[in-house]
Amino acid sequence: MASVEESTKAPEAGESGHRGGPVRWLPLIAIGLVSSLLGIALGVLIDWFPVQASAQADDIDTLWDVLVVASVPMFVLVQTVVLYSVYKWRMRPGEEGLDGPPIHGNTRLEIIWTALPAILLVSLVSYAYVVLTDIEEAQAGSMKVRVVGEQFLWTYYYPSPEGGGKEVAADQLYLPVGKQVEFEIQSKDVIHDFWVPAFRMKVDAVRGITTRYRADPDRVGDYPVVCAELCGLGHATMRSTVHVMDPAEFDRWFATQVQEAKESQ
Ligand SMILES: [Cu+2]
Repeated sequence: MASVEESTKAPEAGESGHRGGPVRWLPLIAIGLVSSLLGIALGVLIDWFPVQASAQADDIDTLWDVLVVASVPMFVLVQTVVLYSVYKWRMRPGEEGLDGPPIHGNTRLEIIWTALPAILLVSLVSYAYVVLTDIEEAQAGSMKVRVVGEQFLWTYYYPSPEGGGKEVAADQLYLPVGKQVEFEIQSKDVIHDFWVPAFRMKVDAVRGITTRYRADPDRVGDYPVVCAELCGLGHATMRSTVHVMDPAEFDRWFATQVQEAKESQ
């Protein structure tokens, strides 16, 4: 039993050298600062997103940058403290049966690590809320498009000029540039997510309810439409294209669609 006794005998602090010595703050702060700056530079300089094709895109990208700048130092702070602690107070051979000193509470520390994240979180959430509300402000003369997701395709329905709730269907999305679109998104089966990365806007398509968002396409071109919610085996193929075109060109396309719809009746 002597061996047990031996193994549970705590080495005195400083006895073997490695327990002693104060925390070396300067290198820690230097490592933290350099890592934060590198992380922020990477987060901000890398082009994570495709071309901006809506009036919303710029504000969303700025929001992203602000979140990166705020999150990276927090992440670095936590990781630096964790990794340094693991290294400095790691278990040495012969200490397997030992327990750490009993510690009970540290009011000042607990107040700090509760208050700081709370303030940071509430500020970022408020800012994000204001941005997300602002960018979807309704504009006069907007158009409606009903978007219906199903395994594994999107269909787009435009209100017919004939009125009476009639609609014109299309399997790709066509939009006139410079006009706000209000998307009404629905699903026929499971949950999908209607995402146009170039517009930066996305929302779930949920069976039984209609979700919405507004986007203001402001750049002519063809951009991918993606399903951003794992919806089954064909999820990765659930893509289509949005064609943002000159208003005159859009009108011509739409007139043709209306004509075709009439003829097929
Ligand atoms: Cu899907």
